[in-house]
Amino acid sequence: MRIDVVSIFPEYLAPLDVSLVGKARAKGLLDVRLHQLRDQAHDVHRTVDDTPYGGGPGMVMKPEPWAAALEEVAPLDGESVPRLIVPTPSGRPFTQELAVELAAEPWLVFAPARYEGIDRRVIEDAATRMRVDEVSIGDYVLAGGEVAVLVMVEAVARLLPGVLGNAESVRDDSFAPGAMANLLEGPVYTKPAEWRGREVPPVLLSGNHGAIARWRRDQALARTAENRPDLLERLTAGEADKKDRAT
Ligand code: 6GU
Repeated sequence: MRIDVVSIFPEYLAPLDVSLVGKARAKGLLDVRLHQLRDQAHDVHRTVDDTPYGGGPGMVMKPEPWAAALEEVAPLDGESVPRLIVPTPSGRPFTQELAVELAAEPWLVFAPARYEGIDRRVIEDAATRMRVDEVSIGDYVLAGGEVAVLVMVEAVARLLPGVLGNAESVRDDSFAPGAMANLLEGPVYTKPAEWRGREVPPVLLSGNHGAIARWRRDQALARTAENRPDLLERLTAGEADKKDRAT
């Protein structure tokens, strides 16, 4: 997969060199290219923002540098067309479902903004030739979209074939489709079996895989009820049934 990111703070994306995403890049599974938006602003101050029409606080990112940057990354006469992701607190929610969808794309371009956002016409213009999604990573406001890009790239990269050592660790994720859909993962334990007087739940040492799977599911349901009661309402009838039997 290829990922381009256009930003006035490409150095904010330095963590993409580290850990899982860094290793995926080193293995050639992920081709990440960072671009400085200001390289497309040609006045002496390399200006990328201006005051908002209609008044109000803050600044708005100008259309010309963004259009030039996006067209340099993905030329209008290019052979393929990327999917454009614009991080913004006004976007659709970023979910595991969207991460799975994005992980199947060959090419993503991220356009994280600073200030009050990008002139609307950039998004409308891009949408005439590529799929554009405005995406939010949660109900709070960041100073810019770069951290949201880190979040989304990490969530997508770990789903790419060959990135995780153990493909099963994706299967059991909180929010993963399947038996654990819409459930939070429960607690996990490792050695020693007793630590500071606290024992690992005996079922995990029992070797009874059916009993372990049931216990994990019950724990997941209990944790979901405690931390995310809203998710329980999305459980299917069959899952709710298991929940009733578990309680
Ligand atoms: Cl994607 N950007 C910004 N600036 N703030 C956010 C966000 C994105 N998602 C949640 N808050």
